[in-house]
Amino acid sequence: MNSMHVSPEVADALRTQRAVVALESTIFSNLGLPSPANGEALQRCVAAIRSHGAVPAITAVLDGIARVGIAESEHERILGAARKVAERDLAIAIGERWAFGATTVSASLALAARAGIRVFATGGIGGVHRGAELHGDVSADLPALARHPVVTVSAGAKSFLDLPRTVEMLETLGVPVVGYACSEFPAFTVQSSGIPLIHRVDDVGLLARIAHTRLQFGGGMLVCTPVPTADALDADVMSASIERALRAAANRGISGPGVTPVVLAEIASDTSGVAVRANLALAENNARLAAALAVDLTTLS
Ligand code: PSU
Ligand code: MN
Repeated sequence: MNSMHVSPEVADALRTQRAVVALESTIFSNLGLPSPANGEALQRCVAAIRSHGAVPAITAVLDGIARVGIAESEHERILGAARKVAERDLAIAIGERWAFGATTVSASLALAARAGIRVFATGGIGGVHRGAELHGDVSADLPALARHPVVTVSAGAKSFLDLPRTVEMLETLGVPVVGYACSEFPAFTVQSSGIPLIHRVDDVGLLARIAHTRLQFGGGMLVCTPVPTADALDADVMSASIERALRAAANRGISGPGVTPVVLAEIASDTSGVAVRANLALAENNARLAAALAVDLTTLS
C-alpha cells in the first residue's frame, strides 16, 4: 500500500521483532501543546522510548502520505501548524494530499495496527465529552481502542471529559482497562479521578502477558498510569481551570473536533504553564512504560 510509508528504521525493527512504540502527532503539533513545549515533549518521549531499547514510530500524514516512523531530520515538521486527522479523516488527508495532517489517537491506532506495531503511547485519550447526552460528541478514540489490536498507554483520559461515562463506554466496547500501579482511573494532569478501576497490575511482565493474550483476541487494550507525583496538579485547581476553559470554548462557539485543541490551549494559558509541565511529564512517563511493555512483549511471541 503506497499511501502508507513505514520508515526504514521501524520496518527493520518490526522485521527483526524488536520493540516498537507508536506515538501520535496531534499532541506535538500546534493542536496539542504550545511551542516550545511541544518540541520538548517530542524529544522527551522519543528519548524515553529509545533509552528503554525500543524504537519510536511517530505517525502523521506528510505530503499526502501516511507515515509510520519519522526521521529526526523531519521532526520539525511535526511541530508546526496541522490539520487534525482522526481515523475518519485518514483517507481524505491522503487523497487530498494534505501537507501535514496530525494524527489523533484513533488515526494512530489504525496506522500502527496496519504496520504491525503492538504498543502505542499518548498523553490522555479522547472520550465522552461533557454534555454528550445532548450533543453526542464521543471521541473516535474509543471505538478505535476496541477495534485495533494495539495496546494504548495513557494517563487515563483528558480531565475536561465526562470521565465516568468514558469509563462506562470503554466497558461497553469491550476494551480491557488496566491500571498500572494504580487503583483509580487517572485524570490526565491530576493523579486520580476517584473512579475505581476493576483491574490493577503492578508488574510489567504480567501486563505484557495480558496484552499478548488480548491482542490475540483481536482488539486493543488501555493501560493507565497516573502523572508522576512531582508534576501532578491539584484536583480543585484543575477543575476550576477546566470550567473556565469549557466556558471560553462555548462562548467562542467551538464545537466538534475544534473543542479539544481549544480547551487544551485555554487550560495551558489559564494555569500559566503548570498544566503544560504536567502534560510533558505524563507523556514521557507513558512513553517509558510503553517501551518497557513493548520490550517484554517481544519475549512472548
Ligand atoms: N491528549 C493530549 N493532547 C492532545 C490530545 C489528547 O494531551 O492533543 C488529542 C489526541 O490526539 C486525541 C484527540 O486523540 O485529542 C481527541 O480529540 P477528540 O476529542 O476531538 O476526539
Ligand atoms: Mn469529537
